[in-house]
Amino acid sequence: MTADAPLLPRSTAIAQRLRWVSESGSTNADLLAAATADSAQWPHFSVLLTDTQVAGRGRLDRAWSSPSGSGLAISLLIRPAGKLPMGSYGWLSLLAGTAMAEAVNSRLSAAGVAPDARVKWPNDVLVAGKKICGVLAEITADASVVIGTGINTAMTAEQLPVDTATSLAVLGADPDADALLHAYLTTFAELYDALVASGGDAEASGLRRRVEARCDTLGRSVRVELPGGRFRFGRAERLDRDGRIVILDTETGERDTVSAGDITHLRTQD
Ligand code: BT5
Repeated sequence: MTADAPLLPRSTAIAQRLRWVSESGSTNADLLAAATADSAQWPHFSVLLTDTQVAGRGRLDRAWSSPSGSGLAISLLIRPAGKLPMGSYGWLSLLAGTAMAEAVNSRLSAAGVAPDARVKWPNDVLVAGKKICGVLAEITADASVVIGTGINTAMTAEQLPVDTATSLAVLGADPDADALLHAYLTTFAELYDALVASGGDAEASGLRRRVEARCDTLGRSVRVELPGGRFRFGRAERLDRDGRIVILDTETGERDTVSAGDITHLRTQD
């Protein structure tokens, strides 16, 4: 740890390894490289984090931006090889988003603010329709996964990078890093361990139920932008066994199963 690292005793106790750095280009990029170069030093459930990430990555070459000190960039390494079938990896972003939504809700509740953080498929955590956290899961050559979460904590209204963003501070909650991270890691471990125990079966492990309870996308009319720029319109009907979203075209009755894409919620309810 660096000299100016905040004290994170509860989070340190639950992580296998927790390393705070004073600055990172991208904690995902750094942890992917470190975990591949020296796997013994980075066991399952290692965490690399900072409050100053200067080249944060979003999906599809987009950027994640957060002025120094205004958010946390958290990368969590998991090593599911031999424990989870590859087909179930699609649940991991949703699992992380659900764990973070519940952690955000615990901070909101503690401040007396309505705890209504929701997961937007596949990788956003929203409060009142605004993005407080984005998730980026990246896989290593040995089928380990680095799950990055960017969470806006102390970010002021003036610091919000886009007008679709919000933060714990803007919502009136105490952005206590240790409480937030501990809650996230605890729920993540609970859901992940249950998924492993059920051989990757999200239904049997209860993961599907937890994700669906938090998911803001299901039941809505959506526009899906698929990789490559094509669009689908329809109702987000359900999640399939691998965490992909099934879109029903209500005019033709045809269904599309989508594993990656950007969703726009078209209106509140269909
Ligand atoms: C994401 O991508 O939302 C994934 C973000 C993952 C960031 C974490 S931080 C730790 C780890 N290390 C990394 O380098 N990355 C991960 P995407 O769905 O593509 O959304 C990106 C879009 O979100 C941008 O194009 C902006 O519109 C918006 N955005 C950028 N910064 C934001 C912020 N701080 N809060 C809310 N929205 C933001």
